Amino acid sequence: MTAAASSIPQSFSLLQTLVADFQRDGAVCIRGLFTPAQMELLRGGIDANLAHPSPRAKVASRSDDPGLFIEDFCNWQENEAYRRFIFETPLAMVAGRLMRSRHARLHHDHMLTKESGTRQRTPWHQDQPYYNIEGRQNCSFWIPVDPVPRESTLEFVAGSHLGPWLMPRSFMDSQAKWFPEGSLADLPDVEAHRERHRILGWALQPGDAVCFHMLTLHAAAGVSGAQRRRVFSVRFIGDDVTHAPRHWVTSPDFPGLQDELPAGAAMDHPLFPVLWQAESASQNGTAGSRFAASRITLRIGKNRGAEPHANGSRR
Ligand SMILES: O=C(O)CCC(=O)C(=O)O
Repeated sequence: MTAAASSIPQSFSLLQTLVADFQRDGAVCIRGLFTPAQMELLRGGIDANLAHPSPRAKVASRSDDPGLFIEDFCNWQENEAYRRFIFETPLAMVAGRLMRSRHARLHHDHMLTKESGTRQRTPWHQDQPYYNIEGRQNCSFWIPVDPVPRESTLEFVAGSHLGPWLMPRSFMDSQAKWFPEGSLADLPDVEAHRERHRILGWALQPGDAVCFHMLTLHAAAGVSGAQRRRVFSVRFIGDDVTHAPRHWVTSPDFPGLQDELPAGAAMDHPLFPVLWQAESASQNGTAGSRFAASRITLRIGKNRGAEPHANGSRR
């Protein structure tokens, strides 16, 4: 499989706009990043994962929910379709550019499926406080293999990645199972005061992706009708990210990692392979980049914002 999705070359200034938007807002939409064949591969990977969830899988909806919200983590080594999708598509290169990093390293994969009729909301939260990493150069992709209407899509509070770390809590019962109670400020009630925030969100088609910073506040509604929402997320880390072993079980958990990777060390470990490197300084965000030369389709999603996990489980 090749990385190329289209013969339409994209301009360097478009790339620069995308990177600037990511840096300013902490979330961007990229249209048509993946080919239909790549989507087919990923759909097969998700279906195989759903048929055989790993021991790390979690049901994230209540037993009386008419649908089902199921998640699974860290399956790229066992799921060949996931591995190929992560290693053979332009994901890592895009992540490297958005992070303004000289390299892009895989942190983990995360499957999030809401079956038809799922009422369960994903509450507003940041991701990084659940993780085992420090550092600002990071980027997560949220990649649906089914069409996602605006009302069911992932939403973001623009610019929130520039603010402080906020208290991670379990999604179902709001418990402080990670940082001790009182050690971080609590989240604002975004849902109750949506008008106070610039909320971004995009209706998506298979092939599109949203990319967001691990500190960007985000949330998603349930799904309605017969709609099914199968999503694959891939999380990347860049130059300044270091290991932050915790006294608690992170989400996802990397059991035993603290014995192999000291606190403050670069994430240089086979669990976190480097999947892209800038070829030279002149290619890291300046003219002549491999990104611009790759002729992939990068259509910046129009901001319709105004239209506008433990395993230390988050549940
Ligand atoms: O898919 C969802 O409902 C939530 C996604 C999310 O929180 C994430 O990808 O970090």
